[in-house]
Amino acid sequence: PTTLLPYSERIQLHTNPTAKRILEIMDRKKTNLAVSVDVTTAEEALEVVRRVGESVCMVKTHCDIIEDFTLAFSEELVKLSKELDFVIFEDRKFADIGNTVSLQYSSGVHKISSWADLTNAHSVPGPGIIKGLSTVGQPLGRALILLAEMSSSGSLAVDGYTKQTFQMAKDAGREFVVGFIAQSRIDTDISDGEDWLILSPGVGLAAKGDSLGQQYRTPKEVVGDAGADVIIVGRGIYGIKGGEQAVKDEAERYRKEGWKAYEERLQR
Ligand code: 5BU
Repeated sequence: PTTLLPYSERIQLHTNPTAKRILEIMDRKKTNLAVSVDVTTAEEALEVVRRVGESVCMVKTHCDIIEDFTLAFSEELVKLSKELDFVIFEDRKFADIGNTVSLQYSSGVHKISSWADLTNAHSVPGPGIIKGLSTVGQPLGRALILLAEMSSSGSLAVDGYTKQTFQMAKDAGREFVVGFIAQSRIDTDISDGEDWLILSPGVGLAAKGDSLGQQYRTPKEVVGDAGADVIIVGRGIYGIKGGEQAVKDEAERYRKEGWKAYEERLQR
């Protein structure tokens, strides 16, 4: 199973440039941490990114929660992603027919495909969603991940839905779809010679969950036991009390925890 290979040896198993870059950054910066920057102004978001940038392989955004979103903001984010060496993941969770998602991806206020290296989609509309997004993203070297499982309690993305999502990605090929949002390795390890990236949200060292259904596990549980590649942490990092240095320190703490769990996994 590719889970037991180092990130560096998995680079060559991908053809998509964004997937390769993610694995290269993880190896170079010794980090499997993605920080989710769920704050509501552009300046706050950029401030968090400047604090955590050195510790992460990925910054995850929800561009539609930023009240003063402009393309100047996304340009600055892209600049920081080059300076501090991370990939931008817009957690858009597309969920419509191919034609509509291709417009939502390329157009509107956000023009997501112009700045986000990676985005994600629900599999519920069927394979047309992948086709629609790939028309826009693939020529730009972007990548897509599918939501195979969610971290929230009572999620319907389980069992057969998860399996069929995996099959949909396999059928689409790995030129554009490079992995999954999931809480486990799903079935990826039994498909020979194919490497898929597993990104897991719902990671926290302090809380067990929130009042709205979120459920947290530790980096050790997520990377070590469940076999995920990237841990996604939001409030656990940007929400820490104690000011800017505390945010920076907390990102480093999660980076170290995530990397330790990965190294232990390789020893098995
Ligand atoms: P938190 O503050 O660490 O709970 O934030 C988690 C982030 O990950 C947040 O932006 C969610 O929208 C996102 N997320 C999630 O929590 N669970 C999921 O299954 C998916 C995304 Br998909």
